[in-house]
Amino acid sequence: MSAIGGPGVIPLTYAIVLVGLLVGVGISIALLNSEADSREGGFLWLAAIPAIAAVSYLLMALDIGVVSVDGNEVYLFRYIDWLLTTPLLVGYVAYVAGAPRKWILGVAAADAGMILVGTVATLLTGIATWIGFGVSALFHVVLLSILYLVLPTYVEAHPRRRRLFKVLQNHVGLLWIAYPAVWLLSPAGVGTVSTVGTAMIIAYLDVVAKTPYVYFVWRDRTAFVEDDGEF
Ligand code: RET
Repeated sequence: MSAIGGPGVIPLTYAIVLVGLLVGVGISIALLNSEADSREGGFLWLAAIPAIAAVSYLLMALDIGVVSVDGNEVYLFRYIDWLLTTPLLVGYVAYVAGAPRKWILGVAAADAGMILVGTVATLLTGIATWIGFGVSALFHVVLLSILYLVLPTYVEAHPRRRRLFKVLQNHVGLLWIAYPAVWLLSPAGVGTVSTVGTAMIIAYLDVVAKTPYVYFVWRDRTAFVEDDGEF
């Protein structure tokens, strides 16, 4: 039994996070029904993000898809959620920048590589885990390089999108660094933080990574109208 109440707190945390994600679903529905052009804004792709995460958290709250690695519980739906939603999160930043399809797909692929290798690393043990961590972290560096070195060159041509791009770029660029850091401290890494502690920190990070993101787009939904455009 840990100081924060043992494994029982995990489903409770997941239920709380589920509520936070449903707020994100609500914001995306509002966005889809807003005066802004949802095709131009790619809002359907965006709406998928909190929706997929909400389904995953519902399954995790119900203890579905939990496997044991080295005596530690691994929630598989966390990684399935990440595999589907993080390419969307990062690909959408490229879309907001007005980057061509090859960069939208390129940054999404670097992300998918990071999550896939990271998931395998989590499921393995010993030296293989650390090699996997290193490869996954390399993908993360590629992703960050595209985010900060490539995408800004495209947003120059879209002045109305600049503010939203900057907000999303830093939201993804800074917040996501917490994930490998937490992983390193978790039982999958050095084990300073317990399974329960890790599950709780990641759960809150996930909701912060998604619901405010959707809110930022909602706040700047007029960014997708060209300068002479009107609602
Ligand atoms: C892992 C472990 C291996 C090294 C790295 C990782 C990075 C994970 C990231 C996850 C982001 C998740 C988000 C979820 C939103 O709901 C796989 C932890 C680099 C960056 C944003």
